[in-house]
Amino acid sequence: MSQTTTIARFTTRDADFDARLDALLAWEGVSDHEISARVAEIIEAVRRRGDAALIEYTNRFDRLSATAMSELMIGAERLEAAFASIPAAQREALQQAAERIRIYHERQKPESWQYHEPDGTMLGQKVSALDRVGIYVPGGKAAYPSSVLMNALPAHVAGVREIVMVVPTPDGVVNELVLAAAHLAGVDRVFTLGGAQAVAALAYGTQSVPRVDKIVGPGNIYVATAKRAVFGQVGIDMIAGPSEILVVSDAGTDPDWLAMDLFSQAEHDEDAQAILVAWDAGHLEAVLASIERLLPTMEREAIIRESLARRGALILCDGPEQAVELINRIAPEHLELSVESPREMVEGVRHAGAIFMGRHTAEVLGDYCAGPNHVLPTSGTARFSSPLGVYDFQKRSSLIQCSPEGADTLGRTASVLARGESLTAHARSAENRLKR
Ligand code: HSO
Ligand code: ZN
Repeated sequence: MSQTTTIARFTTRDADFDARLDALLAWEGVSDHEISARVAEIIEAVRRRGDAALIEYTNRFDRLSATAMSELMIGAERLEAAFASIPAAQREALQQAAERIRIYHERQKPESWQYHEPDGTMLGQKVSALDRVGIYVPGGKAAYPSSVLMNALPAHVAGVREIVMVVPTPDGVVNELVLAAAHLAGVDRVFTLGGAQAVAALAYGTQSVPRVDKIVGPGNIYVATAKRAVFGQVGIDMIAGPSEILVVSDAGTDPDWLAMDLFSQAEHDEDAQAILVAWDAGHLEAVLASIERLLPTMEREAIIRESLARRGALILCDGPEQAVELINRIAPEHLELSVESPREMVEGVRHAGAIFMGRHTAEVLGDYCAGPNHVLPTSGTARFSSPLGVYDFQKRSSLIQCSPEGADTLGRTASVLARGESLTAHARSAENRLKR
């Protein structure tokens, strides 16, 4: 193999393979003490001084000169106007994406259920939506209208009563596409706030910003640190790391397609991760050649280069079974199975955020419009967590209704257990309802 610095190459037969793979996957969304301390200070100020602190921080960090919160609010009419103002092609594409995402998420709606026991006692589970949710949308280079759809639509489908969005507008620059997407996705109102101060306002409420029950959406290190800090006061979604793609190829897919699929996630961030696994050495070399030829043609060449150099890899393995072992070990956010029989392979896959099956299924279709959510577990957390969905905006209550007979049978059991715990009021409460 000719050596290159574009992207690391190794084989599962290398003596140091395990160590190299572990080093490649190591990622900690660390937040140092200094950031935590500054975030804690901001949260405290917003809790204590509400709107006044919000205006001060926003003016300072986003270089604005607001004097009242009304200048940092965007209502439903302005969202609608943004939607009307964008080019027709973008409006239609957003609409199509929103419709497909909505239909997919409708399928996720869980049902409440009940059952009756022979003595008439009823047991069940009631599903309810959260009352109010806050969606954080980053400003600047990471402001993705598609992410507005992916975060807000499941909340809307879940039946959340009010969806509040926060998005910073550095130097007063508003992203019309983001506002248009908010309109489509059922966002009720928007505050042009960002950073830890926006998270604090959503978590505790201020004179103008309503307190929400859960905060979702990606953000920078300050936002992530603030979300962790307010967790418990409100619910939060997962803390997302940089984007990742793992492509598995059986050598039947055009190497240029595969190179671009790797680039598609690498272009998000210098810390994004793009890995290709294949068992045909010649094919791996062909993909490398495509990468090197196509890289100079990319608008985000610098970011892609950095991401491939830092965290990318082309891995040669022994065959499909070993590829599946690697998939489960990596637990990637996105898995692209660019193989002839993806259905066979998918059976062995246990850990992946989203699985794209077959040569024609580019991962990017999932980023925008296939229907499933693009907010996915990163950094190996697919081992224990799932894509953002309707279920993240709902919760469950247990239902119990005893018949007189049920109160008698259950009461006897409860009384014995309560006396075993020396809790006499418990025991007597149950005994009051025994049939004498
Ligand atoms: N791939 C990102 C989502 C996204 N891509 C938004 C383009 N726009 C999530 O990992
Ligand atoms: Zn993407």
